[in-house]
Amino acid sequence: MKNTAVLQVGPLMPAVQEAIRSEYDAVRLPDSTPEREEFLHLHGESFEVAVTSGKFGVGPDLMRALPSLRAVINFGVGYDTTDVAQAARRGITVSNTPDVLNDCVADTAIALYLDVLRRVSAADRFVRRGDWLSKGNFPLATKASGKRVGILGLGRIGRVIARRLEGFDCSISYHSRNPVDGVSYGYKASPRELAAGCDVLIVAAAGGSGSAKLVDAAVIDAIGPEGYLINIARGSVVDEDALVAALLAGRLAGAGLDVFAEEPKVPEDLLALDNVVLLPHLGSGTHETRAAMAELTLANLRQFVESGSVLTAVQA
Ligand code: 8YV
Repeated sequence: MKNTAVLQVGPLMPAVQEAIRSEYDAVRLPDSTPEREEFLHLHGESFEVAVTSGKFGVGPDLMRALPSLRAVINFGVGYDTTDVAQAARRGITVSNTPDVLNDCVADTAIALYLDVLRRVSAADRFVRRGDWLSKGNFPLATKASGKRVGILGLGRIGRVIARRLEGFDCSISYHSRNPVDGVSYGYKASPRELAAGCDVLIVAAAGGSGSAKLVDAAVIDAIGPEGYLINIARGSVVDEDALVAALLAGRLAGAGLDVFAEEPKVPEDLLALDNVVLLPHLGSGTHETRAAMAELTLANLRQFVESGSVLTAVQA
């Protein structure tokens, strides 16, 4: 049987990288543009499978430069960096790693929620600066239990976040493209309506062109000066300039952000704000979850090579 030619796009977890190298002699696409172009010119035609992560993906130009491509195996639940429309047109299978990271990403949302409202990181900085000794008590924060929380995107992760918030006696409403069957949370017809009726808006919608800047200046203003924004989804879902402007002007009480528009760049203005918690896109970043994501990535790859199908295919 002919070996399947596997291309590695971008860095991957060492366990995944080693497995694809030892099992399939995977070749890594060069990072620098001139080398990459030369490489694709010489070898692009040979690759049938690309293994990548949500951070890199197989974008439109790269996909075009791989005419024999049959599958994109994506490490990560988000696949907004891969051109799924072109993949659908060309009959290329795309897989991702859903479900195995729901707990950790939802936990990260809750960590940001508690931190931003109760000002845990700000209070930690206060203690470390010696302000407790010199200034006395830390200023009062905002109660986290019992709040009205709006979840934008009630998918797999959004639902786990909602379940956790039920434990904090929060009243939950949501907006998704369509109402979700089997949940008792209130459906709101638009992001703006959702924002207007909640104290905290949590963004859990998938990235990509369909959700770009769904949270715009009007939605941020609808959350209001007493309200908070949490984003564990993709930076692209929020108009980052509008968010920064609202925070600087005090039109939003605070924000907890794990994702940004141009990672790893974080808007300079946010660094000085004590009411904002900034994380380096670590939502799924635990040993247990990353191992499960690695396992599912490899299971998708192995099954594709064996049978031409994957366990967890993305629907474009
Ligand atoms: C990963 C994520 O860090 O799964 C996702 O969509 O954003 C994170 O779990 C990322 O995909 C790895 O590149």
